[in-house]
Amino acid sequence: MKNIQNKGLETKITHSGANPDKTYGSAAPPIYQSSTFSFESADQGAARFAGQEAGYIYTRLGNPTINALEEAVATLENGCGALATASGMAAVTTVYMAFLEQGAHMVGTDSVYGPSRVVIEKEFSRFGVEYDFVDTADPEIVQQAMKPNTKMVYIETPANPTIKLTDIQACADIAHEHGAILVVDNTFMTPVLQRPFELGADVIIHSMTKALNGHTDVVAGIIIAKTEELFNKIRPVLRSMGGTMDPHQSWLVLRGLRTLGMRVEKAQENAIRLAEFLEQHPKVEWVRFPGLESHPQHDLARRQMDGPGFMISFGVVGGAAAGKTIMDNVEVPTLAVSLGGYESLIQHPASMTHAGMSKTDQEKAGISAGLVRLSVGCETAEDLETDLARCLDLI
Ligand code: LCS
Repeated sequence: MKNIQNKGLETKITHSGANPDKTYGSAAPPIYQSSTFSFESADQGAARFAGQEAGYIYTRLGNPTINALEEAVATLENGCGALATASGMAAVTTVYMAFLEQGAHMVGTDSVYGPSRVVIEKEFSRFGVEYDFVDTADPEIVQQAMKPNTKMVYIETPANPTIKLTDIQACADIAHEHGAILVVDNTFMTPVLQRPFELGADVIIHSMTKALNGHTDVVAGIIIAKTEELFNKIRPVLRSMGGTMDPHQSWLVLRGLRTLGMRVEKAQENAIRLAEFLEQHPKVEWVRFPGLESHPQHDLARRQMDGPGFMISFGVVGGAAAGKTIMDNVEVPTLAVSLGGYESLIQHPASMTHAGMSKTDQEKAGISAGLVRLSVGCETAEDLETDLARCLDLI
């Protein structure tokens, strides 16, 4: 195995998790598409189950192709271990299950990805989990929401889809003062642009359906733990709840991951240009993008992120109806949910990704009817700008 621990991020993206194949020396990782692994003897099987001998047993418990991806992402986030999951939501719910028990309380960002909130409100509440989803952009509000039984602070920054930022370091300090852990959903930033462990976070999750895979062809998630102790709390929960990743899915994500740096860089460059274009356009009422000086937390963006990313939210003159005209007429971006792919995607959170939230909760969280979300991809920047300009002329 190459020693890349002290190398640059691009080198890590290129080589992490790439263990040479001992049988034939294949440079690409082999896909161990097997549900189970044979033992040389009954004693060996017993020793593996007892944890006395290293080796694979059954793919829900571990698999070399899945482990290669886990090792790669753990290296990029600088964590002590990672657990790949069947979807981003499997990562979210596994972390909830590992740290929230009956009577426990969690504090979360009010405008997280809709289902990350709704699953607490509708499902975990049935088992006696208590919650407050608040505006975590203000650390004072987080402080006030903490209770003696708060076990977890769960944040998304930038938040989906408001692009509000949360101060990771401030939230880590508040969580730790109260004996709680800080979980950060780092999907919008990727380890290329934001490294929450350096700012005090305890657990990171990603929907790898997004930029980590980046090719709009796989649904996947991952959990990264900062310490062995946290890792050992999460692993048994994932193993028994069964939200495990499939080996072929792992191979595809690892393949996509190798170009993460250049994709994020190109998409971000396009996003900067489009955000500036939208901001000066007379038909655009507002734009939220961390790279604009008009973003209310532009200073925090500069402090905690290595770049503004590729996600833009905006509202046009004429509100929701005019927003629909844009979405119905774009020719370069695809009208679809999801984000972080090589291609631009445009969608309407109030009626799509966040439709599971009540109208009142949407309004409180800043998810207005007129908000249009654009995940900027790697197309030719001029084509994206010309296309949006044409659509804006239609309203
Ligand atoms: N976390 C964030 C920040 C997300 O944006 C999503 C999905 C998830 C977790 C869940 O991941 P999944 O299970 O879908 O892999 N976000 C979506 C979105 O904004 N549009 O479509 C899916």
